[in-house]
Amino acid sequence: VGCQKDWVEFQRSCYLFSSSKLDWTTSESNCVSMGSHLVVINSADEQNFIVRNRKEFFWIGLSDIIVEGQWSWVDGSPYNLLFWSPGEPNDAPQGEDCAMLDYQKATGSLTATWNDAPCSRQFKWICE
Ligand code: 2F8
Ligand code: CA
Repeated sequence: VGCQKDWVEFQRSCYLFSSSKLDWTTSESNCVSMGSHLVVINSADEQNFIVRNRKEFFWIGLSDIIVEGQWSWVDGSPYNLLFWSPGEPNDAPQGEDCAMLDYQKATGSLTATWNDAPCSRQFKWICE
């Protein structure tokens, strides 16, 4: 494929790991402005690639903003491959509708797993 400067290639996709932090909606808009979306995780390989050696939080392209409890990927991909952290998503009391990679909740490996967090929180993000 060949990716643009600063984007990383993995299995025919290009990924941009942000260095700044934004809320979930603005992160997605930033990706859209570059012809992409927040990352959509379609395989265990892709999940492993995304989290490998990364000790940071990142937004991913998964939310239940539209209907509480109905998780959907920003590109409409099937929601059938799940890497939630134990006990997540829990829609913690303040309301949590946006998914992020949380390496602190990973159990027994380098693999960060998913947590739902308030969409207004600011984290780094990954465009694909
Ligand atoms: O331990 C689970 C819980 O941890 C935090 O809440 C105390 C997270 N909150 C934020 O990240 C704001 C919850 O999302 C998480 O479920
Ligand atoms: Ca949560």
